[in-house]
Amino acid sequence: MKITVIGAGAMGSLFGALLHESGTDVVLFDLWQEHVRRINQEGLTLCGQWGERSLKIMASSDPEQIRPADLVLVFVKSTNTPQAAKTAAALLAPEGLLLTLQNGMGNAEALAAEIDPEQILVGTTAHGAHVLGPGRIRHAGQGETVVGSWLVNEKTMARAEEVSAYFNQAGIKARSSKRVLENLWDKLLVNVGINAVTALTGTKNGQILDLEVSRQLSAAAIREASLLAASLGVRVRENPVEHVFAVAEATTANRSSMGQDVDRQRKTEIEAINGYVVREADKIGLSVPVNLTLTGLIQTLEAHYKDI
Ligand code: KPL
Repeated sequence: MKITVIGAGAMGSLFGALLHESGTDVVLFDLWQEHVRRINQEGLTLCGQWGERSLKIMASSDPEQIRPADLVLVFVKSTNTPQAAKTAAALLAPEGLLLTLQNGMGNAEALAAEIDPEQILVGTTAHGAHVLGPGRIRHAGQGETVVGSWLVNEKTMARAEEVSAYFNQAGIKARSSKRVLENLWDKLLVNVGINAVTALTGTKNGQILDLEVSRQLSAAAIREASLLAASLGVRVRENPVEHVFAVAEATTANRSSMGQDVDRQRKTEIEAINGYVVREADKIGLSVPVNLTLTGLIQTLEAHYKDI
């Protein structure tokens, strides 16, 4: 299988590296020139508790240099999905598949503006990784990857199963899901409860659990979002707060992706996470004051990065 990863940040590079190691023909596409140059000249360095190794993977910022792919993996920040959709359309083989494992909601819709919805697979992953510098990433945690189809029918589900089986034989623990919308909400609730709180307070994921007040803040944001899910007819797990706290514990030393964005004064994914909850709740007249506050605080911070 020929795979192209669009968005070779931490997670994109990690998946690219694991697939390359299992013998897959992988190309990494990213607009970060220094990262691409280092990968091509010195290899992609993957560090972490599973050892350190340097991998010879092709990277490029030029879609014209890249062969058509049977599978395109999209890992860009959700703010860049519309642009990634155009790149994906140019890089995908006619019968190819595209899989988004991005954080947040609204990515599949943005990709469907350029790609046939029957070719779109969506899912979640519980792996953790971060960028250490150009050409260097750290694999911080392992977890399950779930793959489903955006338009659910027999043909698209068979494709999701094929991709999930391919990941498993490549050593990436995966399963297919017929109820992927529920999986997306499950992951959304994790990001709703962890990302903005840690980004605003300069803390690591596990530190949310240290104080009663931060536990309550996170729990209130999660409960609002779960109530929204129920109002929209999406079934979420019975104890979402317990689950999110377990994820915070399991990723205790991680700085959330939104925390890393704020640290580097980059645009965050707030619009696709707490901001998504606010917009969807507004449509049905549901009040979500905690998510509104978290969204407003992050947006205010982003607007004043240059003054900090
Ligand atoms: O997905 C994550 C993120 O940081 O975006 C979690 C699961 C919170 C891990 O840090």
